[in-house]
Amino acid sequence: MSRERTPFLVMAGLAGMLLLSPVQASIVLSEVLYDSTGSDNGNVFVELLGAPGTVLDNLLLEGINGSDGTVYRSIALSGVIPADGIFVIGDDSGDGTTLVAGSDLVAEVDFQNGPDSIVLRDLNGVLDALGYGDFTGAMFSGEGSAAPDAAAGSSLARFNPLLDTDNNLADFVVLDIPTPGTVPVAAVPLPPALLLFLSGMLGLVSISRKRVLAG
Ligand SMILES: [Ca+2]
Ligand SMILES: [Ca+2]
Ligand SMILES: [Ca+2]
Repeated sequence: MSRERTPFLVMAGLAGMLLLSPVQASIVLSEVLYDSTGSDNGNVFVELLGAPGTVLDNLLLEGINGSDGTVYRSIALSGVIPADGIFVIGDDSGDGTTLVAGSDLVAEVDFQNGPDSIVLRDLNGVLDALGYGDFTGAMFSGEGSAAPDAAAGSSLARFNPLLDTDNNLADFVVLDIPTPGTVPVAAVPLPPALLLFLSGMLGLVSISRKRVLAG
């Protein structure tokens, strides 16, 4: 990553936060591991990013089958997003425990290999969604264009979890080494006054980035 690009990513992330609605709408899927190198049971996970203190009751995590668009798995979430903003749901090994270290919730989050989609919703509708794989002849329930299908042992993660353009292909990258519980940029939202200041800086950043690209 070039030195020029790093500040852009941070600023773009802050811009993404500004575009998100308050309360539960600010929760995004930040990383998903659905296929482990060995047994998926107890080893896979879903990572969410949101405002610390957000209560997750009334939220559902759904697996949508790419073959027919039906919900093949529905998980009722519970708990509260901790101070670091990162909430890890570790797959249930079958006895209420998980092998995913640092999990905030244990649930059956072993989702299918693609083409399939994972949807996070509340009582009012979809908060975020991720479709992965080749959806030729299949039903896509993600956002924008699908992310690639990650190989066994690799996860799909937002390259900047504070940025949600609602285009899975643009927002997600494949991580060879999954990172449950950590994200690539500071996750805890900044105070509103600082966000306002930084939003005013975004135009300048955009201009400087164009200059870098042109050069
Ligand atoms: Ca799986
Ligand atoms: Ca989204
Ligand atoms: Ca992570």
